[in-house]
Amino acid sequence: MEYKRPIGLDIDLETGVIPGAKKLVRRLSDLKGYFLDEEAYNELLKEDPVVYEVYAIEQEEKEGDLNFATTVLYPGKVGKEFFFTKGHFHAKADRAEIYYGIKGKGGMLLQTPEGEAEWIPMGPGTVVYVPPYWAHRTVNTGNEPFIFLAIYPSDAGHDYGSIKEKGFSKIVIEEDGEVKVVDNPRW
Ligand code: M6P
Ligand code: ZN
Repeated sequence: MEYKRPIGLDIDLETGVIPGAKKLVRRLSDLKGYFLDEEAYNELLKEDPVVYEVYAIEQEEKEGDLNFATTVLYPGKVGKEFFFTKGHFHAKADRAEIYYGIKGKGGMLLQTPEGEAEWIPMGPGTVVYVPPYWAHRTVNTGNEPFIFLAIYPSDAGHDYGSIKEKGFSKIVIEEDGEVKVVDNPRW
């Protein structure tokens, strides 16, 4: 049997960069239709800021193996809504995931297929267990990059479909200088 080689890497805890990782950049234009306030979206689109970057070390899509990735989610808002990642179910819906907060402030919105949502605040050192079948999206509620590590089965895959269409049943906004998790009026 030919064995894969172990990997040991140092994540840059200031920037979130994983050396040698595959880098993915998501700009505001990649998130068309995701934010509630279309006027604010179109205004900010003139700058088309980077919303987040992902640095991933991925294996072949085989049962039993693991991928890991850091995400650098930049601070910002579209109208009242804080910047977030697209959010997804896993294509193999029963696959779980672990997140670990490295830097900055934010949280995770999780949701069952029936639309029951939960909000878990995150900071450096927070570990979040994403159970099988829960969609998950991270949100930056601070004013510096929110950086975290994710570890997930390499055959989990991403299912963006229903979240892209309907979003989450809750949204995370700033109102009267406070972070609020409220019902999504479009849900
Ligand atoms: C984490 C992991 C990745 C995911 C990334 C961005 O790093 O969960 O699998 O791709 O966040 O999230 P999304 O794919 O929802 O944009
Ligand atoms: Zn995932």
